[in-house]
Amino acid sequence: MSEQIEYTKIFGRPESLKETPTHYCPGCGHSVAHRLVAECLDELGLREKTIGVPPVGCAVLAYNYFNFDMVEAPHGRALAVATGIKRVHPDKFVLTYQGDGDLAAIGTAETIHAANRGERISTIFINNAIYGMTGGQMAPTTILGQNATTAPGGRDPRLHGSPIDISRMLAVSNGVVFVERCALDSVKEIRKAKKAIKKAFQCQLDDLGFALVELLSPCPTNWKMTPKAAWDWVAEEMVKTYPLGVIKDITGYEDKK
Ligand SMILES: Cc1ncc(C[n+]2csc(CCOP(=O)(O)OP(=O)(O)O)c2C)c(N)n1
Ligand code: SF4
Repeated sequence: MSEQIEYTKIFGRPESLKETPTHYCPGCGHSVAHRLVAECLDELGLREKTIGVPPVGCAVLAYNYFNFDMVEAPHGRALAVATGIKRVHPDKFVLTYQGDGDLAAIGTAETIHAANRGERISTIFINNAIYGMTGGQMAPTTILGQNATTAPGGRDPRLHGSPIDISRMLAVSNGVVFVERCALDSVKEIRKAKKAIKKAFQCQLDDLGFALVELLSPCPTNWKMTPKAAWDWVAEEMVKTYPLGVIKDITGYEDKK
């Protein structure tokens, strides 16, 4: 007689993600970041009240993958659009999801002012140190010596300026309550990133101020590396310019270990 085995589902697709295969390259951090955002929204029961603003860049199609309402913004203007949404609908949960070209280059002004105003918005900042979608041009976050199509000999501080640490810049604003930098290169760091995203979301729920999580994210395609080499490059090289950890935390939350 065959024995009946009972199965318990312990892992599945978050409700906040649609069942759509993504267009992201193998090894890209965007897909992992999407999953983390979706898990946090599900766990906090926020999916139905969330309005997201995606970037212009490789994640421009995020609305195809996220299972909540999204409003597209022109390049760099996500935080301006999100400000309008949040002020008209203070009861909604509003997040922006932005690359470095979006948040730290063309959108610098919108980013700095929204953060300084302490808008009750949660921002996920994907820092892959390059313009991914348009073929690998230098970003403000490109690290010294890193090759880009517009810096073929590597980024040179005298010619191109030094990398901008946007998270540390924003942290000095009074409106900013929480900034943490995490990485998407290993299970351990990805788990830390999820905790940080959830905490940033909590800041908005508790009406504290602006919160941002920066995620160091591999772009194997434009770095011209295999996925494994790109993950190693995040862990070994990128973190030297962008050290991981909490940059600002005036939330008063007690961290659960
Ligand atoms: C006003 C405007 N200028 C330039 C572009 C072209 N453009 C589209 S995506 C992109 C770079 C995106 O890079 P990033 O924000 O770092 O995102 P990634 O693709 O790396 O995720 C640029 C310059 C545009 N769409 N709109
Ligand atoms: S080009 Fe880079 S950022 Fe864009 S999907 Fe591919 S790996 Fe990701």
